[in-house]
Amino acid sequence: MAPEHANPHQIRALFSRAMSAMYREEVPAYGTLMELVRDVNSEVLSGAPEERARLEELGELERIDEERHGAIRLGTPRELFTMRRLFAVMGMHPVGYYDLSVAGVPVHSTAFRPLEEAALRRNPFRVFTSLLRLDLLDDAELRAAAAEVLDTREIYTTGCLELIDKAEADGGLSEADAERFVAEAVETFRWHAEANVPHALYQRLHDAHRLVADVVAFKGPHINHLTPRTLDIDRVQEMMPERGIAPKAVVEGPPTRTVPILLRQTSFKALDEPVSFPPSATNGETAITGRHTARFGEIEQRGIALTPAGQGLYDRLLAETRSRITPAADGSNADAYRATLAEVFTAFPDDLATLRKDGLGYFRYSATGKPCNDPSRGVDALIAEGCLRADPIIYEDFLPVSAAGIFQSNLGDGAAQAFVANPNRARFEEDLGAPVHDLFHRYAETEARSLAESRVALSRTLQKA
Ligand code: OOG
Ligand code: NI
Repeated sequence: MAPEHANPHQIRALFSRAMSAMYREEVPAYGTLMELVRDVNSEVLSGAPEERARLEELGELERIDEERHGAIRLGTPRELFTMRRLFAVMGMHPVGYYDLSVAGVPVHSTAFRPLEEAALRRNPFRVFTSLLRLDLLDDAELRAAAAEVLDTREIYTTGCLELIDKAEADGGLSEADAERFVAEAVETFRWHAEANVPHALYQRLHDAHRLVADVVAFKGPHINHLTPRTLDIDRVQEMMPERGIAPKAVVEGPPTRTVPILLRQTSFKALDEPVSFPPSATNGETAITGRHTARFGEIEQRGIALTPAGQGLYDRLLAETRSRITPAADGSNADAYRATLAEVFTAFPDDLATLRKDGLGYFRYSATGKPCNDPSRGVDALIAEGCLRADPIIYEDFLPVSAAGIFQSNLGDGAAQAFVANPNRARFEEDLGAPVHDLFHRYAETEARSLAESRVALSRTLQKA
């Protein structure tokens, strides 16, 4: 980045604010959810001065209510390839590969996000990005019809494509170009109330899978939700009905715990919206107004990132819970699901010391400033002596089973459908035009670096003493 260029993190901040403003205007219920989140966050903070001070020190307080992520669904490899280039302009890169076919959703996904901690702190906005997998549909004729529609649509404005080229050629954008770029880029994610296909084709796509209709029948990948951070997800879930919004049946992810792990998410159910369908050019079908559900609002609460061992334990316990009880979309067994989840997860240690000693979570180490006798000793001894401290590293990624739960609850009840698990990371990366960053690698690296730096700092205190 040359000095005359806008900082990519600044462009991302502009972009996430523009998306938020657009979405609040398009989906008023989302504005209501934002207000509720703000109210609950300030209630939590006024009752917890220590947490407030900690967040203030981290510089997180002023951005506490801002969006953490959004989600889109793309139709073709070409769209995905360009989306990677678009997000790179804003310092967002693909991290992780998520196969959602396991959970009956015909897509595979990645998350475009800032990589470094400092960048996440500047602005944490991420976009969960899915690519439709027409290859998972049985009906060959429908597959061909869908591919034809997708191949002829252009989801990017000419101005946006030009500015991506320019950013790549020059290694960045000027401030003025950055503003234009954000204005052009949000156009791709805008809602279009006019479908791209006649109603009969929409219906066939919809019958194959609601998600297929959501991707193929529209002019572009409308943002389907945005997600602010809450400090108390259970409280927001409980209060949504009071504010006139209908929550999904259960909170996805781990149960309520003393030490939060990974990611908990919930959403309000997608709106049923009017859509106008064009007449058919070939069979005399007339234009009609129909309906479509796709857009909703979500909230998230994050906890400590888990090591592969910790993630393995989480996956096993979640699978065990779900083998005992599957949450019903209508919420009829929500209490029983919550109780079973809590009971099964008693097997997951719930204090930081054990999580660390058992190698289940990632930690950031720092020297406390107290001189110590021998900095080369083991971590446990240094912590016991009070010269080293360990703080949890927060999970910044997503969870495939939770993502599937969010998809399902917003595609309408009963949309679940079985596909055979069928990951195809190589194909995804080929379409993307780049490998995805490994999910665990970054946390492990942060932990290792913090420990090495702490040992250096400790040996300095030793020399001074
Ligand atoms: C994406 C669902 C995944 C999350 O928070 O896990 C997601 C979608 O519905 O397109 O956003
Ligand atoms: Ni989401």
